[in-house]
Amino acid sequence: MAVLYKSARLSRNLYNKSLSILNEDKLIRSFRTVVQETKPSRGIFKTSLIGAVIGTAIGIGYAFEKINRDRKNLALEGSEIKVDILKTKPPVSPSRKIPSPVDPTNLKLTLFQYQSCPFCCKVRTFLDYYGISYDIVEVNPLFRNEIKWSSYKKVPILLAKVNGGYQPLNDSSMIISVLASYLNDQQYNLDELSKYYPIIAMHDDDGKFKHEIVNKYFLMYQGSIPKNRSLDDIVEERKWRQWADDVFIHTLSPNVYRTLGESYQTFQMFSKIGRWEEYFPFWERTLMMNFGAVIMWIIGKRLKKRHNLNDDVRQSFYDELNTWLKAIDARGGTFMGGNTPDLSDLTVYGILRSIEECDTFKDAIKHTKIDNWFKAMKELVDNHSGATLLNS
Ligand SMILES: N[C@@H](CCC(=O)N[C@@H](CS)C(=O)NCC(=O)O)C(=O)O
Repeated sequence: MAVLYKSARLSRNLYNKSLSILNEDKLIRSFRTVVQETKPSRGIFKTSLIGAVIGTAIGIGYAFEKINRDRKNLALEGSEIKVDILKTKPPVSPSRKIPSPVDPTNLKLTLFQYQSCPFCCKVRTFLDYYGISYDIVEVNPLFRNEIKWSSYKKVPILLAKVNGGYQPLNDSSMIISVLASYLNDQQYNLDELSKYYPIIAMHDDDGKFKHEIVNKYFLMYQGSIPKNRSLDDIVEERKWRQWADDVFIHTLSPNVYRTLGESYQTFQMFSKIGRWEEYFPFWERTLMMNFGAVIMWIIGKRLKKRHNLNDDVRQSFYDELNTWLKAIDARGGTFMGGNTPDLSDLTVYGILRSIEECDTFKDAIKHTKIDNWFKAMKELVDNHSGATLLNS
């Protein structure tokens, strides 16, 4: 009872108080034109001050974080970054399996990838050409939960079953070099071969910290080069693989994200080819498409500047394709490797395959002579033609 009373009294008091407040409010409102004059400027001043304090705090926090990071990176300079064998397979189920009826190896491989990433397409092209079976894990580009187990945060990552566990191989060119060395001479396992490609922490010429993979364009021939290859072939193959990574690949992004329209087209293609509808929920897809298309359109402009492309970015793309075709002509065969593709053919084809459905590629077919070489490559890769070379 007492409680009820107390609360009734409390509510009555509150009611009276609010009435008097309302009356005061009415009074204030009638003088509003005079009283309100000074309020906004005080508000703006206060907001600006708070903004400046927060901004400065964030700036100082970022500067401290950067100093710490730089200090750590400096301490790491020249040291080797170890990639350990995993004792158990990460608990991620494959998105799909790519079985090959002609697989000449017993390799058990899982490729963590984005379907349309040019680096991942390079690796798939190699596996497809040699008819090697593999599983695919499609990685969500926004959250990358599927590669949480890895300290390397890019794709492709190839996880190979080896004695004692699973060996992660990071970086498309290193993956291709390890696999090609293995196919050439299977007396060394993939984990043993991967040791010939140490990862070194270093700063590049622009002072940017990075992990450099030593030897990534070199095959480990263990003392003797194959009978059907000359030293000149090997040097040329290495040179053009590096050109593909250092020059050619950088002409892609500014082209496929050239306009907002093309950027959306590219992301629609990613969604279709990467089967995003199957693997990612609606809201993640919508976020990836819209956020991705706008961000990449903006980044594409910065990449154009960074890699010194023409204002007409298509022209830079055509120029590099013509450089490639001219070099093949100079070597006198259908491919850079002569009558059969070498690793540089597989690399350039893999990169181009990633944008096959984009306007950029369709324009290149009209404005360059890349079509014949591209079709010849497609046929050989789709038919796993490399497998016959391994059996011979
Ligand atoms: N050098 C690496 C480059 C790999 C790379 O940059 N991959 C991109 C995807 S195309 C990536 O994973 N970027 C980080 C991200 O998406 O967060 C390679 O050849 O594999």
